[in-house]
Amino acid sequence: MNLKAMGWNEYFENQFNMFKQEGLTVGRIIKESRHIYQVFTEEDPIQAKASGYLHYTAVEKSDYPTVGDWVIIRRSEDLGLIERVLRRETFFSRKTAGNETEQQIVASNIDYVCIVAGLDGGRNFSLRGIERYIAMANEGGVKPVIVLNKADLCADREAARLEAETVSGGVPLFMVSALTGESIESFSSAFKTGTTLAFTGPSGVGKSALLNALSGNTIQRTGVQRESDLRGRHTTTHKEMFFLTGGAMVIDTPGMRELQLWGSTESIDTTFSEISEAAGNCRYKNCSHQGEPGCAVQHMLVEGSLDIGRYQNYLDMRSELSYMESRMTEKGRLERKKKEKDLSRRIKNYYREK
Ligand SMILES: Nc1nc2c(ncn2[C@@H]2O[C@H](COP(=O)(O)OP(=O)(O)OP(=O)(O)O)[C@@H](O)[C@H]2O)c(=O)[nH]1
Ligand SMILES: [Mg+2]
Ligand SMILES: [Zn+2]
Repeated sequence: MNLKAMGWNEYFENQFNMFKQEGLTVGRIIKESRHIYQVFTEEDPIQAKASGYLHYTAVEKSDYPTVGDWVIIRRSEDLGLIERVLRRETFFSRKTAGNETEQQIVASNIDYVCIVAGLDGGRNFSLRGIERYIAMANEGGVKPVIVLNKADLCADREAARLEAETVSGGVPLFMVSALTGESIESFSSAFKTGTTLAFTGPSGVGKSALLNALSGNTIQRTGVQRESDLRGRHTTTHKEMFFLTGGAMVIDTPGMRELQLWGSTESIDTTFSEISEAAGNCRYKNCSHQGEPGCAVQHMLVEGSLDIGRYQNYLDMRSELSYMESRMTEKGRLERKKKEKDLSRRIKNYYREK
């Protein structure tokens, strides 16, 4: 397959130059299962695993390849070896589930994160949730797009659109139905050849159904919903990249129970730009917007120009991220301490051996 059609550009070309002479191949990861990666190259699809070098140099989980990555491969008789992961141009990530403070790259080198919501009256259309996804898209340098699916089940579409627009910050918004095919055409024609989209959002909103509608084929299995709470059943279990006939690529991902934030508080400021702008007018520079006199953000609340739910989400997300930042600093401190200990032990051994 033509590399350009797979999203290849100068950013990656520059990184690949030094490996070209060595006779190594470049390819893009479309799928991973049990540490075996499916890679599309210019010639043929190949299977590969991480090389010894990659294992040796990887420090964090995020140093390992993921779907969407461009990788350098050494071909061999059976499994190819992934020697390097080219620097990611963009990514969509979250904090790994559980107590670990580690970044999990959901998908990389994507142009758009499609935040899919379901207009079926369940919990699948959450403004607070959309705000979280937008912040994470901003964090990884990806453009967010809001997709309101299941329009066929929505009684008042205009109300739903207006509601979504209160948090969209002007990003593109599509209202579609994967079931009836409504507006699927205009959605698909908005993305040209070589662009990569990642579908994300809770389980059951219709991410895989949307992919099928776009491709005009059943390429992904779709699930049934539990009637009791209209929640999905986690039908998709692995992320995978698909090529649409129109020329764009879609990475379908499993629905997440919760999107735990990863990154810096800066992405929050971009997402809640009206709040960060107002914050410039607060009386105190370090205003926390939680009761200080002369607070411009609280003034917006009183005035009614800022929704209380949005304000609360802003505070929550900010504190979630600053807690994470402090955990990272602590983690960094412990790692440095461990390295110093290792070093002094090595020096001691060195003198002992002499
Ligand atoms: N009425 C209606 N149902 C839809 C639409 N899109 C999807 N569905 C149904 O919603 C259910 C869930 O769809 P999936 O595509 O499996 O949802 P998903 O987001 O991929 O879920 P996970 O893979 O679990 O993350 C299925 O029963 C679909 O048939 C739609 O536009 N209208
Ligand atoms: Mg799915
Ligand atoms: Zn303030």
